[in-house]
Amino acid sequence: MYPDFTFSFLFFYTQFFKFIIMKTRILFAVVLFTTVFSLQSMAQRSEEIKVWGNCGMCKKTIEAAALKAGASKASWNEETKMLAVTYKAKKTGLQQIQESVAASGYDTQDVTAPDEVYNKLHGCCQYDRKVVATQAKADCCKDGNCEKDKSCCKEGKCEKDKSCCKS
Ligand SMILES: [Cu+2]
Repeated sequence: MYPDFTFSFLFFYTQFFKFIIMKTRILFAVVLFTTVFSLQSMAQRSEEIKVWGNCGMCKKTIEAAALKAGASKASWNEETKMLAVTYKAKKTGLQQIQESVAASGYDTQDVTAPDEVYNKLHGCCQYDRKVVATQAKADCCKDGNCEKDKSCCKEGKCEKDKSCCKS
């Protein structure tokens, strides 16, 4: 009776420990995996930027510009005109990416491409440009009572001396 008991006790005991160790290992692995995974996804940001453009050639240029600015992934959708980017916040930012895209000739939601670069784009790529705040321009002189003559408005603002508003 006695040896039997010892044996079964020891057996139970070692099995129990094996079980605990196994559980601990699994738990450790799970914690490690989730930590690494969440840290990685925290460091990587994914966002969408509106970028004006036309065709597959535009797509290549837009995506290349985004990657050049430091994005790790860039995909522009011809239909929706949305550029999906993934990037590390330490490495680059939305502004930086948009500036690079605009410098390659494509208007983005916050940055407008220089006219001379746009004019050099291939004919099929000369998309209908982003309309820049026409409403703001029309209302620029409202408080100065010169809505009738918009010629005084430069880039959405009344000229400094408001000469146009004095008539
Ligand atoms: Cu194009």
